[in-house]
Amino acid sequence: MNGNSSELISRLMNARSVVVLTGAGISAASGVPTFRGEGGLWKNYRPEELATPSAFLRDAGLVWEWYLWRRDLISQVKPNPGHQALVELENLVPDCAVITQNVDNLHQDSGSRKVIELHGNIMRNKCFECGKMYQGEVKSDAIPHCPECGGLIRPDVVWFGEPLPEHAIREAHQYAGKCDVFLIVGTSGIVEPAASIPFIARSANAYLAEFNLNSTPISEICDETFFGEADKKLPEIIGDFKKRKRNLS
Ligand code: BJW
Ligand code: ZN
Repeated sequence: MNGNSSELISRLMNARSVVVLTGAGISAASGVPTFRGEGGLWKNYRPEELATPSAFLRDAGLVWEWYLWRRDLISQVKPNPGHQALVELENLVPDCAVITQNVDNLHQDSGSRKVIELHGNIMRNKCFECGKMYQGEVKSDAIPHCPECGGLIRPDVVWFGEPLPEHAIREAHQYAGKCDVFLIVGTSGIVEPAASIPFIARSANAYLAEFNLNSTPISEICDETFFGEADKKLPEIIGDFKKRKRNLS
């Protein structure tokens, strides 16, 4: 069902805790390509073929080159009105958290204060062997080695088959389990365990609203889906929520 903003706004008016789960779609308007669908390819490779430990073991140079390309692209982009609307939302409700699958830092750059990174951050690096964080320079094509163990350095992101950071998934579950409104923005909802987080909010009787260009496997459990671009829909609805709050005060 296409969303009816007055119901969502009423829920937001009464909410104590609001949680937002974001995916690549929220950063699309900033110029960051999504993983799946049109524009989800890099030199004929699908992200699923590169974002794995086995891809790194097979051809570390190729994976490293992909990450250098993405880092360079991400370092040049800016948050868009969708990210900014979520900062506004945080200012309007007593408790708000953004749980993101994105590694691009755009929520933090836009000013969101409570951001839970499920899949790491593309700007950080760590050792592939010992896991120690690496602070050195990483711009060149030559992959640096760990000063501790000599292992190859890799981005501090979560690849397929790897566990998510324990503290991040624990915190995400806690927030989802106690929120009143749960928003799902720009994710295809197929990558686990992130895709299961809305189900926790559903079980806790939260109101679920999705923002996406199309329906997803999560749509079925949502109270409503707002079809359209997140950088337009979020500012529209959160702007109306702000006006309604102001009229009451
Ligand atoms: C717009 C828009 C606009 C566009 N406005 N909307 C259970 C069942 C089956 C499989 C599994 C399972 N549990 C685990 C698995 C395996 C696997 C998995 O989920 N596989 C499935 C794909 C089948 N999961 C894992 O391996 C995870 N690890 C794990 O479970 O470990 C267990 C373990 C425990 C103990 C020891 C060892 C292991 C890890 C998953 C890691 C995912 N990593 C990536 C790469 C991150 C690094 C990087 O950036 O390079 O994360 S993959 C990629 O997908 C990235 C994303 O965060 C993630 C999700 O993608 P997202 O954000 O949804 O983007 P898209 O492109 O898919 O969708 C964009 C959406 O936006 C679309 O819907 C558009 O319509 C929409 N959109 N423009 C609004 N303007
Ligand atoms: Zn090391």
